[in-house]
Amino acid sequence: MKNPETEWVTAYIGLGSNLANPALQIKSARTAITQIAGVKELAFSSLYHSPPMGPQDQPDYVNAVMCVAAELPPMDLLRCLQRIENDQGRVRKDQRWGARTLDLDVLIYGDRIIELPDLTVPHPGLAERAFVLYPLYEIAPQLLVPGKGHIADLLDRCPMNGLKRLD
Ligand code: ROI
Repeated sequence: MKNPETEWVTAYIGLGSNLANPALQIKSARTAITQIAGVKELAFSSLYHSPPMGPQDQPDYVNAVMCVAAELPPMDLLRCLQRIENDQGRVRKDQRWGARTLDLDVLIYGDRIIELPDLTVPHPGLAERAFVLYPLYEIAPQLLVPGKGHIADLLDRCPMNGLKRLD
């Protein structure tokens, strides 16, 4: 039976891909995320084109950010996202920060600060990543990022690093 005390929490998910038709990977992931029980889409950013952060010998990325209402605890949400990554053919390689068909990150989960072995929220790289901050700002310009400050202030301190919005 449904627990009447479960709450719907507003969460933000980062999407990234640089292999096997990245824009299509992002669109398929969006559909898959909306099909998770206990998740509802609230907003989805434009798609953005971004040069790779990390090793440069890999293709450019397509990135986006999705806002959802989630009834799932954060670790359950993460597991569902990992399943979607695997379903879309993600192969985990030894190289750190290498190319990937699909990367789904829990960026923010309500006002919570989470430090678990497999999950740090807000995402630790959030404030330094133009490909996260700009799409996030597009759909949540008033957002207060727990422990980090207002999205507009984070954005002011983050160069665009070649990020381009796709139409
Ligand atoms: N670089 C860009 N531009 N976009 C990403 O989504 C992305 N994801 C990563 C690393 C390898 C850090 N670089 C990235 O995981």
